[in-house]
Amino acid sequence: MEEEKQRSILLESASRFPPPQGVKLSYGTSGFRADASILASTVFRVGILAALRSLKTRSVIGLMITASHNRVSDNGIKIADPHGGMMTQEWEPFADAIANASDAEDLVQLISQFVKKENIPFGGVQSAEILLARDTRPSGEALLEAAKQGISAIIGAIAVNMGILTTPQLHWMVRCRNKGMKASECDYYTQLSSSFGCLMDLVPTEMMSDAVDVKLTVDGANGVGGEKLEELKKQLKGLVIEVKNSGKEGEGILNEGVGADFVQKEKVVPCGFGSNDDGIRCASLDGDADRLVYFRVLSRNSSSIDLVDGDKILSLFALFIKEQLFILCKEEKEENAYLVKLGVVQTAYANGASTDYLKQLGLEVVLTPTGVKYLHEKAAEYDIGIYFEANGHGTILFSEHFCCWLEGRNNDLASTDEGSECQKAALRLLAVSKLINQAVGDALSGLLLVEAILQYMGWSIQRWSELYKDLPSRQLKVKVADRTAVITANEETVVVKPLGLQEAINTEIAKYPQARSFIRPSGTEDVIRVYAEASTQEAADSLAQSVARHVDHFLGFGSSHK
Ligand code: NG1
Ligand code: ZN
Repeated sequence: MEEEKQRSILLESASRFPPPQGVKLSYGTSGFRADASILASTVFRVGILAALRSLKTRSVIGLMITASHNRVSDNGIKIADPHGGMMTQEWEPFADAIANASDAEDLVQLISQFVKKENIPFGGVQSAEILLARDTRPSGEALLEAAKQGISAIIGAIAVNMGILTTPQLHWMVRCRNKGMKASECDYYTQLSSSFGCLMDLVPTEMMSDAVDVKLTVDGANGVGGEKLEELKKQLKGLVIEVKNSGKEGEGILNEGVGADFVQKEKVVPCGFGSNDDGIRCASLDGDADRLVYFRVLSRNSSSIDLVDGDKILSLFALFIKEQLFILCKEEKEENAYLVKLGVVQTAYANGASTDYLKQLGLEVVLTPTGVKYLHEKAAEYDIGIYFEANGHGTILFSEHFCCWLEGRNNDLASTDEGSECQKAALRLLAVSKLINQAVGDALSGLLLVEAILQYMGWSIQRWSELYKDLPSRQLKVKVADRTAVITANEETVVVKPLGLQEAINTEIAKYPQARSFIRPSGTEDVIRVYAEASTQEAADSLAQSVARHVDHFLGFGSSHK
């Protein structure tokens, strides 16, 4: 009876959200993304999916409406699972199926089958709770309404509108709610500012020099990050932040000539920055503030920058963590020694020079395919797992087991060796585990950690950038008839299909010393991405161009190789 009622509610509400014609959607590297005008039905359906996920896991689930660094006219939707990470990959095929269901009948049929197969308590026997948020895109409000209607179409499900948030804030809240911890936006700022304060208090006095400028200038991508950073900075001591491109009325368009993706891919200053910023420490966020890159404007009369990308942020973090672990463990008696498993996770987009540098530090470095879900999963296998994409998305994961050990060690030291270097190292690591977002990469928390480490080291941005010299690289996009025709292997470094394309790429690579190149279909845009690296910028550019020509030849609209 209840099931019948549930079916009819679903049928009735789904018929109000007909799907767009002739579009095939897929839950890519970060949920569904498309032009906002065609997304209402998808978002409504993902609302249903989130409610089912909450019923199945008996936990709070998150739903974020954003298209991150993409154009302002795009939008998207992704689900945060109970631990705050991306939705389990096991449910992605179901997400694809319901997003592409041809009509309300078809949709309800798919849902009924899935609910039976997964044994989901359906029809009001259990409650579900979904936290909803969106970025600043104008289409967000209407899409949030569509998501709410999807959630309400499942009996017992409640949508809680958290309003405008950064993606990592929502993921953080979902994680905290499910752990029974404080989870409001205010709690988020308090946790970040107090752990940052703790790290700053532990900066060795001899490092409190003038070498590190207290001022940081941040490009907010005209998105949600600028606004939230203004909020956060009110609680920070020892750091002066100026936010440009904060998204205020009239300041500019979201992600247009601004933001972390633009700065990292184009390697030029974002709008609003110029000769006056020559030499100073600058950072750039993306449209939903889950990516962070740093840069330094190079000269008074050009737009060129010295980019300090995700790989260098990763290297700075790895160096700091390794040093603290060394201080913490060096005096431990051998029989008590706990061998901390520290690991670093990158993708094929990581600059080759960064991987070499990390290996030289003696760190274990592993590669995964592109997409936060893969990196995160791998990093979670370590006591401390540091992951970053070159584009600036990343974080540091601390295992529960390690955190418990660290708490215990700190308590012991507090009673036997209070104020020792060893105890300070324990306190620093504990502060990092609280500062850095454990759910997903978070530009705001990452930024505070960078700032605290630079103070600790007494380093300017230039000194940091000199950790190693990036190999020149180039990224291009090629529009093709069907991007799913490209199949890759070995963490996306080799093309398996179409046949012959990898051989053509190999021939190009062989023409340049120290060169590397690979292609893969984007998970967020309808393009094939080309990456090339070589010993000079000219060589990297020319290699990327020739590989792009092969891609076009094999897969372009007029190609015969499909
Ligand atoms: P796609 O479009 O699949 O390349 C991009 C980034 C990913 C990841 C996602 C999610 C590059 C080359 N790719 O994915 O690393 O961040 O967006 O936003 O930067
Ligand atoms: Zn983003």
